[in-house]
Order: sequence, then structure tokens, then C-alpha cells
Amino acid sequence: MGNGHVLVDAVEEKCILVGVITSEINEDIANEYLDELEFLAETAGAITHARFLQKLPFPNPRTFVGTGKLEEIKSFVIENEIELCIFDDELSPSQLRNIERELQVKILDRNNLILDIFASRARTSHAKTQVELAQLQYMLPRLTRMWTHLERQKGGIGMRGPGETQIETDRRIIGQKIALLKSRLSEIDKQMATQRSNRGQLVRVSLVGYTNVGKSTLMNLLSKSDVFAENKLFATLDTTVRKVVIDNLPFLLTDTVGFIRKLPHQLVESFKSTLDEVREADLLIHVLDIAHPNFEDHFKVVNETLNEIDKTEKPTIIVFNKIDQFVYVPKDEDDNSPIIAQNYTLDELKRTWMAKANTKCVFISAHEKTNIEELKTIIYEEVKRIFQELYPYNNFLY
Ligand SMILES: Nc1nc2c(ncn2[C@@H]2O[C@H](COP(=O)(O)OP(=O)(O)OP(=O)(O)O)[C@@H](O)[C@H]2O)c(=O)[nH]1
Ligand SMILES: [Mg+2]
Repeated sequence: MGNGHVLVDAVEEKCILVGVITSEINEDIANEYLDELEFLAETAGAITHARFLQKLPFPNPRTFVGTGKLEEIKSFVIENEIELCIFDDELSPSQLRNIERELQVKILDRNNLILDIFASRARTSHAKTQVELAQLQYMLPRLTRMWTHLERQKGGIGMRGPGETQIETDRRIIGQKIALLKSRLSEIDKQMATQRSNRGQLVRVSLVGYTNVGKSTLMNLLSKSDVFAENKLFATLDTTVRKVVIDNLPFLLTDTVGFIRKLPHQLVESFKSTLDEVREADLLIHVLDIAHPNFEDHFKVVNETLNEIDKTEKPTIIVFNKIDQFVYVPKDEDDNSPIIAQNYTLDELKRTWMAKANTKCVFISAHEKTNIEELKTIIYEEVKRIFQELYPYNNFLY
């Protein structure tokens, strides 16, 4: 793994994935969710051995999947010595207990997995505190005796972060810890707010987008800095702020944590000051990975998350990244599979988006450095316009 960043334990854990097909989620979508879950598992250091999907009107309130399905999963787990079962949706405390009792292996849901990746990614004490708080809050209602005696000592996925420090399974102690972390965070939040307010009269621009779309790569390109970028989910946890100058016009550029579908609520809460960067930005650069089959879905998820963080509409530039990886898939007339974005040519997509987005769009490759000049021109124009609005009496730029 490049750059000397050691993320996973040397031994990879054997896992299986479980999801449901409901009236709201058809089979294709359920499979796409599991693709993403598999990428998350891989990022955390687990190898997926099988996927189990069940069609249900709604998830079983007792065991998430039906009893028969759970039996099938159990045989597979025993036969293949599976150590870890990952469920795509949030499990209730009682579902977790019931499934654990039945399968007798470590059970995680998507939220645990995301929190675990965040825990192993956290570098600064700020990020660590934020993740630890989110983990404890998620863990608190889900403490089971089984969980402790089975797996606490062994470590591994889902056990990093606060798990490593052998927290007592005593709710009271955890409650105290949560209070402590909260007060520590509110101290840090204050410091960060002061830092932000001391930045002077500079327009603030934030790179936002789904995880792994190329935000950090673009940050490095624009600011000639060296922010960690890699083909794993959540490579970035801490925001980095750089002063960037385009044609004598200086502004602040922030690289932020990537978003993902079903981002745990606790995480959004405890990442408040990280997300404050986005909240206080004057201009957003929304980066999309046009080569990803679900990029339009990602666009929606990011917009929804942004809306949760801040209700006000901000000026936004949409950047379609990775055009070098885009593969046009022509569709035969008798092909009845659902239409995906890649069934259009890049030119068709450009025209559609330019027409339907009421904001500036640009198509680039951060990797191959294609159309970067065009992007810089657009950023320059927007930053200049915003600067003149914010500081009408400051003419030091001209
Ligand atoms: N082919 C191609 N790959 C790219 C391009 N831009 C970035 N990548 C790759 O995409 C992967 C993710 O890039 P990052 O810059 O880490 O993405 P990010 O949005 O910062 O990801 P998180 O911090 O995890 O949210 C890396 O492997 C990059 O090398 C591009 O234009 N083309
Ligand atoms: Mg990044």
C-alpha cells in the first residue's frame, strides 16, 4: 500500500455481506449498494467471500433477514470459517443481539464499518476525538455481553478506535466518556472558529463530493501541495486549507471529507467543525466521478447531505472529473436493461448537464491534467465576483 500508510491489519478478515431487496430497493440497486459495501469492507481490510440478498416486503424486525435465510447464512459461515458478517443497513440493538446469538461471529452493519474506517484513518487528535464520540454514541445502545466476551480481545475490524482501549462495557463509564469528549470537542470547535475568523478578507472555496471522486487530487493540482490521495474510501478525514493564487487572485481552498450514502448520523453530528468549513464556504466546487456508473446517484446523496449541513444555497461549480476513465457503452435497441449515464457519449452528457444544471459545469481529468485551464478560469471568475460582493470597498486586488 503506497505512501507508507498502513491501514489494515496484516491478516485480512473473511467476511460475507447481507442485504435485502424491498419494495423501495430493486435488485440492481441492492447489488450496487453491496458493491459499495464490498469496497468499504475492502478498505477496512476484509475479503468478501459471499453476498446474501433476500427479497422481503420489509426487513425482518427480529433478525433483519428471514429465519430460513439466516439458517443458510449460518451454514455458509460455519463451512467457510467466516469471521465477520456485514449488514448493509443499520441494525437495531435487538436485531444485532438476535443475529449474534444465531451466527456466533462478529456482526457489523454499514455504520460500524464506516465508523471503523474513520477510526483507522483519523490522524489528528481532533479527528480522533470526533470519531471516538461517534463510535461511542453508536455503540452505547448496542452493548451486548456476547459482543464483549467474543471479540473484544481479538481486535480487528469494528474494534479499532475506542475498542482498542478496552472500554468497560459499563454504560455509565461510556456515558461519562461521551460527556468528556463532547466538552473537549466544543473547546476545539471554539478554537477552530477563531482560526477561521482570523483568515482575513479571502474568499473561501470548499471542494465537496462523494468519497473517492478525486477531491484531494484536484486540491494537490490547484495548490501544488501534497495531500494524501488514494484509491480507497475516505482517504481524507481532516480538512486541509491552502491559500491558492490564480492570476494574482488569492483565495482559500479547502479539501474536505468525502460523503457517502447512509453516512451515520452520529458522524455528521460529531464532525461539526470539520463540516463548518463547508458551511462557511463562499463557493463550493462539487466534484463528481463521471466514470462511476452511479455518479448521478452520488450527486443526489451529496446534495442531500449538503442540505442537512446548511440550508442556504451556495454558489457552486460542478466539476466532472475522471473523463479519461469514462467509457461510452452504446445500447442495442433490444437491450431492456435500465439506462445508465454511460449509455450516453461524453458530448451528450455535457450538453444535458450544461442545459439542466443552472450553474457552471466543467469536464476535466485531474489525473491527466485535461481542461484544468478552463476550470481555473471558471474558479477565477467566480472568486472575483464573490470577492467584489463581499468586500466592495477593498480594491487592493486591482
Ligand atoms: N483515472 C483517473 N483517476 C483519478 C482522477 N482523479 C483522481 N483519480 C484517482 O481517484 C482516486 C481517489 O482520488 P482522491 O483524490 O483520493 O479522492 P477524494 O475525493 O479525495 O477521496 P476521499 O478523500 O476518500 O473522499 C485516486 O486513486 C486518484 O488517483 C482522474 O482524473 N482520472
Ligand atoms: Mg480526499
